[in-house]
Amino acid sequence: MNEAFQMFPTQASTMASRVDNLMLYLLAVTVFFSVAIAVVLIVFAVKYRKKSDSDVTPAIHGSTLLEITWTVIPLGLVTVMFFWGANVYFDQMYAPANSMEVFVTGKQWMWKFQHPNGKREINELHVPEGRPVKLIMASEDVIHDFFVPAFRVKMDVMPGKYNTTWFHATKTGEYHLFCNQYCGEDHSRMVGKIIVMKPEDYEVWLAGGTRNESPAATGERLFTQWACNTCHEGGRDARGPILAGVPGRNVILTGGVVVVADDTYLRDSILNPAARVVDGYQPIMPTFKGLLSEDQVMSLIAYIKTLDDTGADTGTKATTGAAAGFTAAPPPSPVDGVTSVSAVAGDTTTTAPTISTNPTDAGTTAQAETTP
Ligand code: HEC
Ligand SMILES: [Cu+2]
Repeated sequence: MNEAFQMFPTQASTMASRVDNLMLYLLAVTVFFSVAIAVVLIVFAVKYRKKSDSDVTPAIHGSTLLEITWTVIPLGLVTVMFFWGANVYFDQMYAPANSMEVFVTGKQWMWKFQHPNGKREINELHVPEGRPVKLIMASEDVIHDFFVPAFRVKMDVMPGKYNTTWFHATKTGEYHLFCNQYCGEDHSRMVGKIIVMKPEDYEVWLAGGTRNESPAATGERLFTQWACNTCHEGGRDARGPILAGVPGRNVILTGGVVVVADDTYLRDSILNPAARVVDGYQPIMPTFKGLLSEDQVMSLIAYIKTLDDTGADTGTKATTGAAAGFTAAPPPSPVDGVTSVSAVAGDTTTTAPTISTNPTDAGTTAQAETTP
């Protein structure tokens, strides 16, 4: 990378030039008006200064032409800003459907990544060039922020919910990754790098080294380990709803509220089940807050997405479910707040079957997340 003074970081993603062009437009408009106003200010101060005591200010009764001009021109300029900005924003908000998904967990003070085949990395992320990569991100503790200047990508990483972002790298090389949200003592060392490789090199890299279980396989293991299957398998008579096909679908809750089962909903269903109870079911599911790490919850969700609700096309369900099931916007109903806490504390103790529930964990999200 060019070490000399640079106005902008290297452009290494498809979004980079789009963000820069928008930025330059904003800058041009701002500079033009700042300069114009400063010049006019000085010229007028000199030209119209009070030259003698007998100088009288002329009575001016306005000019419609002038009013229209200085309304219409700025309106046009800011309208361009709005539509251009919205266009770039929405494209950055929603990852293309064919993106490869990588799980990201922020933690004081490191970045953990997991690739679709299960391969894990810390503070380094290898990605292929020329392919969109979607990041599904959560924090184990406090708010972090995933920032890669060369990609013009920056998104908060929150405890208690999933945030996503994506990029499509266009140039091989190594790029800085920063935590961009002050997150405690070693915040400034919470840095890493993104290594963009030729697709064939990436495949080689991905196949090499220690092999980890894929997230879905880990999820499948956890699903029996934590006895989720005792309630969620066994068809219509089971105590819990069938999970196959739930991701991405509309779910009706008690009280008639309909929510989209995006990743954040699924996560809440596991960690705070009594907060939003599926219509027709009793709130008997124990909370798994404090029992499962963010990694494990992501794995469970990956597993649930592979479940087959038709009896036929397992493979396609897994991918389309993953793509459609995630919306970047938060779910339309309130998440996690105080209301959910009392519900959890009130209902779970009576019914938990094999799992020890811990209602005291249901305190504020931030506190509960720090429980190991
Ligand atoms: C004691 C039985 C029980 C256990 C154990 C249990 N669940 Fe549940 N689960 C339920 C019931 C009942 C519901 C529906 C009521 C509700 O939403 O709380 C539910 C709802 C859900 C939902 C939302 C489903 C939908 O249709 O929207 C998900 C996701 C889920 N559970 C995942 C899990 C996972 C993952 C585990 C294991 C870590 C698990 N459950 C363990 C009983 C259970
Ligand atoms: Cu941080």
